[in-house]
Amino acid sequence: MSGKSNSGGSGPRPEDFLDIDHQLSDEERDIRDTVRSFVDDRVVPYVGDWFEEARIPAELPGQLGGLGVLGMHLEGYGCAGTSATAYGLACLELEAGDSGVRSLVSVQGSLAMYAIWRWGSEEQKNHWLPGMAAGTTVGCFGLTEPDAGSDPGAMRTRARRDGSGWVLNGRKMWITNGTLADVAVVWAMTEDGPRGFVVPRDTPGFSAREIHKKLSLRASVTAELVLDDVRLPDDAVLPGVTSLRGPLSCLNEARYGIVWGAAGAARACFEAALRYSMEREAFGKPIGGTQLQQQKLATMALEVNRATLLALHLGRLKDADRLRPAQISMGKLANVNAALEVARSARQVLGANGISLEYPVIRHMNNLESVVTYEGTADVHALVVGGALTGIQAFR
Ligand code: TGC
Ligand code: FAD
Repeated sequence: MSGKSNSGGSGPRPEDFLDIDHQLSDEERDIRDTVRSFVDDRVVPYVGDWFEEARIPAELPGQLGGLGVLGMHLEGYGCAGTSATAYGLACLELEAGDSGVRSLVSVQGSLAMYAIWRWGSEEQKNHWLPGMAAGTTVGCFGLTEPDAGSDPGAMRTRARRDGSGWVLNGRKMWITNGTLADVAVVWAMTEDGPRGFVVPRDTPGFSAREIHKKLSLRASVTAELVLDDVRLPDDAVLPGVTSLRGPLSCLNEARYGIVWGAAGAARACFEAALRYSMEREAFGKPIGGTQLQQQKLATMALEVNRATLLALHLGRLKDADRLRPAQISMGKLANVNAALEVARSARQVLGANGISLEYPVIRHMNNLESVVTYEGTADVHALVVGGALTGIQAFR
């Protein structure tokens, strides 16, 4: 090897260049390390195959429940009640494994469980949340429709009163966990505004169909939900909200998790590129010893550290109850874009191996194309930030 190695001594550690670990409490580090070990043992060795075969193992929700990460930031009802920062660290580690695994956890904990926890009745919480925290009951969250994605206010799914109950008709599209789910939280327009409904999968008229031919987030179930004269009792409606504020409050939670998760996907790509650059030789020396590859590595390390610091800052704001939705939008916009750049750069460092599922990089890169679109596209978040800066709403 030509040139001098700088890996020893007291210099910064490549995996935590800015010593962000030092900013974490012992408990936060413990939670982070526990999730990291789970991901290293139960996800990383297998996820390339799951991605190739477009499946997620049926036992994964139960394993994640056992790990304690499902709804971990919620209080009571079998949930761990951790800080938002600890939840974020868990999302980072899960997404370093695969965005699909973090998606499963986000949809379960931040969307389906949070909707019930925040807007449900005491009976609904007691009935659904303990099993969902344990992973024995899987949930999904149906907001998007074939003709209403960025603009959920344009939803066509309707719920009308029928005696003491409700009848729902409509379709939901691109629903994570859809065919795995025992229960769907479905948002539908009523004469009072948008409302949430808790729909058990065996309700007549309800069906879920898996969406195939995805080239992104393949280790994740994505489905279409069909509601065809679905009759529900009165106690299936979430009583707490009759406005888009209902689903959007859930999205705040999940988007916050993505701010962290994207930093995890970026870290995994950076680490793969760094390792590869030290092993792969061209023109008689490791490619990591060339100026061009070092520039890529330095930029990747910078973006990973910057994304992690931003996530930690938002986590601290959330734990202090100071985090505003537009700040979450800024975080999601910044960190997912940064992760995509890191993934694309890492893919090039790996040369031809960069297109192979033997390495994690192209899987993360393809996954991030979903992450930049779901939970509000990059455009939507730019417009939320722009609206907050100018006071002028530019969507319409
Ligand atoms: P707008 O008129 O601004 O607001 C309607 C009502 O909602 C309130 N609100 C919020 N409440 C809580 N959190 C927020 N972030 C909120 N933003 C707005 C607002 O105060 C108002 O309340 P009220 O009580 O006065 O009625 O709404 P708009 O129709 O103009 O839409 C705004 C916009 C475009 C930002 C919003 O619709 C949006 O975020 N669109 C993107 C949709 C989206 O992100 N969909 C995600 C679906 S779920 C998913 O993708 C899961 S992926 C799987 C995974 O997570 O891994
Ligand atoms: P559109 O809203 O049609 O947007 C198309 C393009 O137009 C985008 O580039 C967008 O940024 C742009 N655009 C839209 N409005 C404007 C504007 N005003 N100004 C400028 N540009 C604009 N949804 C759920 O409800 N639950 C789930 O579990 C779920 N899981 C998903 C899993 C995956 C893998 C994917 C890919 C999506 C998932 N979604 C889910 C759906 C996701 O939230 C939507 O795809 C997303 O909100 C964007 O909606 P759309 O695809 O209809 O795009």
